[in-house]
Amino acid sequence: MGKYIYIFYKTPTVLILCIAAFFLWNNQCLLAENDDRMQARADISSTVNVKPLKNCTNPGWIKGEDHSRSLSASSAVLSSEEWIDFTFEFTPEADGEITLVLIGADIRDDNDKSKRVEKWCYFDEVSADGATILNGGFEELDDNSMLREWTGLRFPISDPEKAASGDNFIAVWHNRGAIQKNIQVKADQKITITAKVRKPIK
Ligand SMILES: [Ca+2]
Repeated sequence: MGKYIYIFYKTPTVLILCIAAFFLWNNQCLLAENDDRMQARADISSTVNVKPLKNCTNPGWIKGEDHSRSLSASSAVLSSEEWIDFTFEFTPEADGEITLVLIGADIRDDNDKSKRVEKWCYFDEVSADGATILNGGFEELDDNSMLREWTGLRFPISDPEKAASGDNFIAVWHNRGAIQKNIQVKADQKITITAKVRKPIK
C-alpha cells in the first residue's frame, strides 16, 4: 500500500493529472457561479427627474438629461427554491409619468461578451406604494388570454402551484420584458415598488 502512495506522490504524471483535475473542477465551480448571477431587474424611465432612494440608481449608461429621468434596480441573486422579495424606492421631483420595465439581468456569454445569454426569471405580485400599478399579479387577461395593462411580453404562465399568488406569473429576460406605461407620479411622493421574483423552477 505504501508503495502505491509513494508512486502517487512521486510520479510527475500523476501529479500533473491531479492538478489538471483540480483546475477542471474549479472551472466547473466558476461556471456554476456564473449561473448564479441571475437577478431580476426593473428599469424606470420618466418624464421628470427621479431621485433614487433605495436599491436603485440613475444608470450610468444613460447620458444627457435622460440620465436623471431614469432608474435601474436589481434584485438579490435569484433562487429556484423560493420566491424572494425585490424592492426599490425613489422620489419623483415633479408631477409626471413613469414607465416601468420588468426584465432580467444583462448576462453576457463568457466567450463572446457581445452576446447576451437568455436567462429567464419570474415576476409576480408587482405593486407600488405612492403610485398605482395595474394588474401587477398578472391575473387579468383579455379575450385573447393576453395580459391587460402590460405591453411587451403579454403572455403569462398559468400555474397556480408555481405562482407566488393567484394562477399567473410572468417569465422575462433582458431582451424580452413586460412594460407598463403612464404610471402617474406626484412631486416628492416617495414610491416603493415591490415584487416577488425567482429563478425558473427546474
Ligand atoms: Ca399572480
